[in-house]
Amino acid sequence: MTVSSPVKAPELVSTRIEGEIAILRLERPEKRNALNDRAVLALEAAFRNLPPSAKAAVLHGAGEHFSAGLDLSELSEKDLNEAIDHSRLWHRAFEAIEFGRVPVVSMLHGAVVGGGLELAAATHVRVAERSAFYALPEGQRGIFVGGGGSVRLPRLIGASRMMEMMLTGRVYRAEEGYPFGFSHYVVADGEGLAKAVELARAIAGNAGRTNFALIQALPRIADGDRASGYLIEALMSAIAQDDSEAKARMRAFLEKRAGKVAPKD
Ligand code: 1HE
Repeated sequence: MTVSSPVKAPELVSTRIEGEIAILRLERPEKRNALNDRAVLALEAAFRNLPPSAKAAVLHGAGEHFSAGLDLSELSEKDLNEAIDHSRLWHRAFEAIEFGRVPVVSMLHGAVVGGGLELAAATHVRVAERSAFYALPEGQRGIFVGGGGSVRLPRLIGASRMMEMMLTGRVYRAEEGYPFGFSHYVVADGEGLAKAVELARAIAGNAGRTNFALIQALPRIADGDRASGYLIEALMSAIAQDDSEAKARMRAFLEKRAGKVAPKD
């Protein structure tokens, strides 16, 4: 049920609440959701100000494209110091997504390029419609990634593929990119949002401590040394299972009141 559509954040990103899911949309279709400073700040504000009732979020773009990346009309006016600050602004905003309070499912369609791909990489689950295409045209524009892409993308698609994309201007289509980790799903055009919301609902149904462990602890374990990883894992698993919700869920399974694990069609 759609309860309301309060646009608390600046209007370049809208937030709509559906039950426990917050649906955020980039609202600049006339510029293919290119990200100027205001849009990046709006994204940060929207993710930092999610209502407490939201347990998962969906991020998508209005119009025919997810995002054309950096607004190129803003770039030429920056000096060196401003350019460093600009990149750090993106880092801060995308950290608010990757290490925010709730897991985020992105729905990708049309152009997912440059900073748009960097943005997608900051989300936790990615659903692509067949129309989606991925590119890093920074090489062609004479610049480098600046929205955390060099940190996140090698972990998703590999440093070699990222290098190849940027060196040669390669464009991957949704289905071509799927096996390499650009998205977790590819669905027909027009079906992406429903799939993303379905996945967000499943995520919202998890125990809160498990979702916390997944988005806060797992990436740190994956980035760190093994010894620290085992320590964090032991602590995190003890904290998760200590929750009454975890105990109730395990009891429900043993009493045959919970679903079994089975592949879906
Ligand atoms: C833009 C931008 C933009 C569109 N900055 N204004 N990103 C790129 O290099 C991608 C550049 N964009 C494109 O390749 C195409 O626009 C698309 C494939 C995304 C879409 O094509 P199309 O035919 O649907 O739209 P269009 O006619 O090219 O663009 C419509 C309008 O959006 C037009 O403005 P108008 O005033 O003439 O109507 C375009 O100028 C505008 N537009 N993309 C500014 N990116 C943190 S570092 C990240 C570094 C990067 O992201 S580099 C990659 C930048």
